[in-house]
Amino acid sequence: MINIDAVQHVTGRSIYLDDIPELQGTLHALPFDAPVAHAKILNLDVSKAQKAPGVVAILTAKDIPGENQIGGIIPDEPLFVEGEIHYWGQPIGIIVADSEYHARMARQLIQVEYEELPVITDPREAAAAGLLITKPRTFAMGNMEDGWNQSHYILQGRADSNGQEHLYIEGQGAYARLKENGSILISSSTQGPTQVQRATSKVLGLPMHKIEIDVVRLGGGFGGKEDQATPWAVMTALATHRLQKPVKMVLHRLDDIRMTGKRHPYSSDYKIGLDEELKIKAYEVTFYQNAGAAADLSPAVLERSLFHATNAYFIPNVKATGISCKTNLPPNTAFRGFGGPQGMFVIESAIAHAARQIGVEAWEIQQRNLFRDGDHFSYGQKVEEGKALETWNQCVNTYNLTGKINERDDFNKNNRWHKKGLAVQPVCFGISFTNTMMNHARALVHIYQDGSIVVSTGAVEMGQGVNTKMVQVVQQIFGIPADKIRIETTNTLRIANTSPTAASAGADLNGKALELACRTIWERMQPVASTLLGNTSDSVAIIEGKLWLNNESTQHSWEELVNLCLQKRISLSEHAHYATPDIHFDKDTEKGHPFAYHVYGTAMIEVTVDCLRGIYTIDGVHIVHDFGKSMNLEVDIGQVEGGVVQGIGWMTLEEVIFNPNGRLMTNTLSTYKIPDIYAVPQSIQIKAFESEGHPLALLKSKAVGEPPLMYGLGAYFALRNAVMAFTGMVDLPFDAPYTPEKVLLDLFNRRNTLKDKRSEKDLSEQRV
Ligand code: MTE
Ligand code: LUZ
Ligand code: MOS
Repeated sequence: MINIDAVQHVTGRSIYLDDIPELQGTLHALPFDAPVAHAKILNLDVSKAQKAPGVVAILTAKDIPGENQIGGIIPDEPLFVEGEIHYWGQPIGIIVADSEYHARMARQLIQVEYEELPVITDPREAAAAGLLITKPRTFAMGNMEDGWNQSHYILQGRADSNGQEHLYIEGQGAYARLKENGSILISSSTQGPTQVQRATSKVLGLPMHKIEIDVVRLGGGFGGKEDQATPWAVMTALATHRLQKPVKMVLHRLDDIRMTGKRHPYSSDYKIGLDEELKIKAYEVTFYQNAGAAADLSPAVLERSLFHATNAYFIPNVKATGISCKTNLPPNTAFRGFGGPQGMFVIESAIAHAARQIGVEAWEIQQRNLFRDGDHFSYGQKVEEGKALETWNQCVNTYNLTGKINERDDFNKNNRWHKKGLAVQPVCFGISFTNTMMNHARALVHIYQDGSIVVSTGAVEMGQGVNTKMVQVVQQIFGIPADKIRIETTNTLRIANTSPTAASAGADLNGKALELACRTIWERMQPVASTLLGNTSDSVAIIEGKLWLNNESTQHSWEELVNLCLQKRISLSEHAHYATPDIHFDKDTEKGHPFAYHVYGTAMIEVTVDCLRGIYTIDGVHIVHDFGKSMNLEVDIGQVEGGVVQGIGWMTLEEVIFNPNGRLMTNTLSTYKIPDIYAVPQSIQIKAFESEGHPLALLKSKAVGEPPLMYGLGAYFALRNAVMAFTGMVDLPFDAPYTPEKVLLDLFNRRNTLKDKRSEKDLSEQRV
């Protein structure tokens, strides 16, 4: 089935937040934010702005009736600055005006007097100063001493990966309006309707039943709207509550990029030990996570880095420590992969480092250490399906790694100014929220008199195709045409206490709940169907809206059956709950069985570097991916392609730069480069790995949203290999992204120039 939204998307008829018709009298809100990264506010003067044309109100912390607090995991984040500014772009208040234009004009008239405080943007500096978000955590297995003793090669080093701007096409936004008795309806572009509802309730001091959140669909979320869609929705609700008027806010791209958090940059130290057979015997890693100025989802993101610290490799002796560091940057947040990519980048760097030193190719080390059935993860879960090695073997055989190596060698021998690089990138990603209690969902199904069906679940459609999969689930059970099934908006009145649509688990959790709801209704309908077909005890099925008996079509229709059920006063509605069975995790011992299952796959990546100009092409990405039994290969392949390109962007082009004063320098698309049609791989080949699927996956179709992003890591290492082919055996720092700028400087061993340039004082005065 093609994505049910495809036609309306390409004809511009899909409804996003900003397309919701505005009620008469709707006001427009605009945040005003901190112009420095760390300071004490001495005086805030809004009097001029207050008098500007069209301005209705200016609201700040003192206008909040409830608590000035929106922190999700830790209550450490005010909605509006109170006293002290903690990052550049931190909201101080909102201007509410009769138009967005008037609000924007008034914003220029706001004056903030402040006393600057020292700014920390580097996580290691923050850690040294004792500025931590939470207590560090360590995952450990085996005995490190033994591991080092068994090692013939021991290497250590440092690996840095940078942040990433989500750049969802639709910016953050919300639209609040009053209902009866002071209730408020908020349309929000959020992945987490319940998060928005809870925070609004807290800030307004109203019970949650007075706050209704409705989500039509998102123009992309990628994790950036898991927690960070909340403040904007709360702000509009606050204005609606205070002014008793409908209030809307849609962030301008520049405001959005400046004020919202991104993927967490990590700076990490590693030590790796291998024996003479290239078996990794010990691995120790410390992650310094740059959390920004508040916790947001950082502890959960860091936890996933620990879970994925050894990627797809079995290492008997492991010690992984995560330190979440508080800096004066916008609070960083969920981003596709959720700490997994950052964790995996370090082990892959350690392996690349070892390979270079030992004088072998990285894939010789990678291949020897892949998980096998019966191995254990450091967190105690048993490896139940050793697909790491199987997908690897299929990848290198199908796409002929040996042939590609020969091609590369010939090319590099015959070309002085262009070099090819190759890398193989296995991925193993755990499916479930790492916080066990979040793994649940609900679905509500109504069958109407005419046989049409409406479905609500907790899942938010953000382009990943979850609604299409929901239609397929209903079809699978009732056997009726897709046009009889409608997926409604995600709404907290219909589905309560949801987990955000995240962790790649949206389809699994909500789909399983939907499956339960449909099956329960079908159990009530089935006896009626038997009656309709003459009290038969034979098997009844519905195919394309017709009742079938013993594999033969009858004259009776789905509509007839629905009618008969209603005549017999049988309920054709159901609300079902699903919670992933058998998962658990003990945070004291850091052991358990946190994931329903794992997704595996292997990619091979080829690049060519122009060694005079530093520019490069990603020639090919060749993937074998474990979809389980894909329920929609079109949608799933779209997810793999999008994930890979987003991962390659993170590793190659996209560079988030803050100056030493904590000001974002890459705040536009002219300075922040994402892969465009020219930068994407020349070819992406995706082969579905044949597997049984997993019983905890929706219709045995495995979760697919995040895992493919990590294939993009291979682009970094392939580029590095190409650069080394040009420069000889010089060791380069592990410092992603590998932008053309850095590639060029590495080609001529001039990397230090870049560091000097970046720290120049005048950069901080530059205005973009
Ligand atoms: N695909 C599109 N087109 N847009 C998105 O915002 N988000 C990704 C992934 N794929 C995203 C996407 C992220 S971060 C997650 S967690 C999953 O989709 C969420 O959807 P799922 O749980 O239904 O897979
Ligand atoms: N969000 C979350 C996530 O709250 N917990 C998770 O484990 C997770 N994993 C991936 C993406 N988002
Ligand atoms: Mo995805 S980072 O779980 O929203």
